[in-house]
Amino acid sequence: SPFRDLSQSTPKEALFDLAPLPMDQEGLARDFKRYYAHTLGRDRDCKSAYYPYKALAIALRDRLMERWKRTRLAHDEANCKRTYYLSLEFLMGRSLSNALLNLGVDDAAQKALYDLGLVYEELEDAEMDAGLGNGGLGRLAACFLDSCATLQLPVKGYGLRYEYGMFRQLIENGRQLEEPDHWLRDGNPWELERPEYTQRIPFGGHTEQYKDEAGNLHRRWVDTHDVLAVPYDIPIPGFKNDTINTLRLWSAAATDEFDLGEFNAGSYPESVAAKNNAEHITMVLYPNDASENGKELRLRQQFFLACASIKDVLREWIRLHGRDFTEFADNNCFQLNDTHPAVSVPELMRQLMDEQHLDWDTAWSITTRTMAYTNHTLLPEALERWPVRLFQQLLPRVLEIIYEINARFLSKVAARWPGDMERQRRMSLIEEGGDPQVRMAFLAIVGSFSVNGVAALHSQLLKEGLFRDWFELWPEKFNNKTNGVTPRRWLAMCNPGLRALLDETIGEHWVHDLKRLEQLAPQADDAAFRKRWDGIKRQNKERLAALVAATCRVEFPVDFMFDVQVKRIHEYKRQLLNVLHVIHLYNRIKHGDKDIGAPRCVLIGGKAAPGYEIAKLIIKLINNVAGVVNSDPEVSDWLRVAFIPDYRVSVMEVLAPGTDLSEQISTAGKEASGTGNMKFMMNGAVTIGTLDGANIEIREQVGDDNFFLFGHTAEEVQRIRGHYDPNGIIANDPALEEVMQLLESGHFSQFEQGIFSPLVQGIRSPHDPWLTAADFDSYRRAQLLAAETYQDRERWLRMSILNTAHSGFFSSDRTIAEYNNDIWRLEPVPPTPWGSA
Ligand code: B1N
Repeated sequence: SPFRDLSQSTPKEALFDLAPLPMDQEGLARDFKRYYAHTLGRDRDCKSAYYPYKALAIALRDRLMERWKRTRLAHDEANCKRTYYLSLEFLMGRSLSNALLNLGVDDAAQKALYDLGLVYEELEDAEMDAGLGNGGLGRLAACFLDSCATLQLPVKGYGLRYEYGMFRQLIENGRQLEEPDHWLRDGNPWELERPEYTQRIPFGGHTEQYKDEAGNLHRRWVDTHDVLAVPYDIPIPGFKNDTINTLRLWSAAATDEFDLGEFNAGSYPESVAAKNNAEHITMVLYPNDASENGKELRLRQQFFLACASIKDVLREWIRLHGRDFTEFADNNCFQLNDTHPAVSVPELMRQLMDEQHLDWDTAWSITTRTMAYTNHTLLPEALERWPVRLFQQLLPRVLEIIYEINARFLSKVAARWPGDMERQRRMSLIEEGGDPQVRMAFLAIVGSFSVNGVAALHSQLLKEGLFRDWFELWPEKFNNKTNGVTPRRWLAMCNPGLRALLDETIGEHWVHDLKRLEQLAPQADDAAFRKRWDGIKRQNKERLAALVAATCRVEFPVDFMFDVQVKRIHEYKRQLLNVLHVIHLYNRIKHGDKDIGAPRCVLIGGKAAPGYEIAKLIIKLINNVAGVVNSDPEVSDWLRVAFIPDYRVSVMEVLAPGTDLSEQISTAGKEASGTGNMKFMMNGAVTIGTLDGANIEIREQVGDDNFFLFGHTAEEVQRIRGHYDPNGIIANDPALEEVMQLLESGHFSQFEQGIFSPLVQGIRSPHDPWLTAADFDSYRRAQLLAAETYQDRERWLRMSILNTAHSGFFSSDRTIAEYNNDIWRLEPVPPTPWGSA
């Protein structure tokens, strides 16, 4: 201990007796200058925006730190129930602007920087995105943390501190190239290492039986190869409420046994390799969105997260309550973000039994009263299954527990449905066969008291399809929680122009009470208000156009309709349908048929999983079509096309405010919810979309007149299966026929004939699961209606205003309030404010 005399608390008291830091312009400027010059040692020659960014970040971190401590203290003193959000992904994006907004010092800081001759946007841009996620699932986790802090709920996020986040996407000759994202290279001012909370994570080894002193038989996991989990904490500020919650990210490190001195000379290279292997666990995020991977390292990551987080929670519980677990389940809840952390179910059992010496029934009662599972997809390729043999090798004790859970569960099934062996086979946690597999979704359901989907349709389809047997057994477990997004980042922060207009028109409270946007609806009929709305949209379109010009070298005129589809590239999301429509427009313009409604700029962006060849080919097609369209002077007065490279959170912050038309065109029944759809709507874009995921609820909220609907319903999609005839559809649709002919003629692949034939074949296949041809005609008509409507400026502005006005339901504050009311049952815990006295 560094303290002189531990028996006297005086020095400690003095150490923590700190005056509140100023939150005004002058105080911020003083700290900023000190950090810039004295801490970072920069002077007037420094050209990099990184150092002023870092100086401001440190000044803000100072202002987070004490409030962070007070929030932890408040949680301890309230002795309150807590929730842990377990996720392999947290797609946080940048933290600077978010911290400024939520601390309520954005104006002061921006004025301070301005007076010092600095350009705030340059500092903002110097921050790397924290890209620790693939897409919707990871960004949802980030929005949820923001809402939990804003609602002052005692919720902690647990995740992995990947050294490399989502890869950087480069486009070369129209094709995607992947580059590693070394986001921590320059350090991360937003994290705090907490080596004192390091945990030991076992892998490998075997299990054995042993007798305790009383002569009782137990099993234990021995001869394991352990890896250390070192936590790094990230502050999660609530909106102007003094609450700072925590995101705890685990980083893998070798244990002392890897200390090279302890190895004899002969095993030196092996020992270095072993140390390296330990540290590989948190090296990189798996870049697959909505598809499983099956690699051993991924299962290691999953167990590493589950084991470290549960140990951390049990350690905290023991610190506050001792080894009495009778009230544990009433005071703790684990929310599993999909099945990725589902190994938490047997792992909590293992720790409670093997490490805390509870019996099976007590441990199982605790587990099934604390675990809750969120499903994010119905796509069969995303349903996780792990080979039993992998479990046996890597996590033998965990596998034993899974077997025991399964045996006890199947006897319940047998009692409920006597003799129904088929049902036992269907519901078994183990899928039998040549290479038996553990079904992670079923493991999550058995171990949880709550199972939820992420939009109304998705939750319904779960009950009718994938989890039908389980719904019959436990209907009370199933519920829906329609996704939401945080209005702090996705409106107040990314759209300062609109924020100012909203503040002036309906007051400032919408930022934490988004239903208040409804008060805007009457303004849609006010011509003067529409004019101001138009002005803001134009400015935002200029910002978008500047980004496109800089990154794609394509000019977007702001009076064109901005038509945007950004999301991961996946066949079910149907970027291909969008391209077919672009080709159709091109074809009409080339035929001198200029009656296509408003001229438009089509922007598409998104990453393809590195092994997903068809998705990569779709990117190539988009770029080739863009090349043909943009270089044709006959066409460019009517149509421009661009593919924006390296789509990520900070890019969406520019795109959402500048978009007119939001493309949400997945095959019905495939997109669980979508969340980009909500960000666009909030910022006044009108949606063209199918009846899929949360689109259905968006349309309900905004009204059918303010939404461009097209396509088959999920039910119709089901019924078409088996007698789908795309070639018949194409032959009977001249517009589509011409599009296919252009594609097949090689018009968009002059120098690489035939490269797009896999795409063409897909569209023409009667087994095309995405029914692209089936929805083309109705998509084309909806697009025409949208472009015609856009030409009626006043009408469009009304629709735009009404979209924002009715987007209140899609605040993640509403979603989290529902999670809390129905699943978590937490009380808000306000900390003692710092500096108000
Ligand atoms: O989760 C989002 C939804 O809005 C989207 O509709 C849904 O597609 C997305 C395996 C996933 N589902 N499954 C994943 C991500 C990574 C991975 O390794 C699956 N992502 C979603 C939020 O609810």
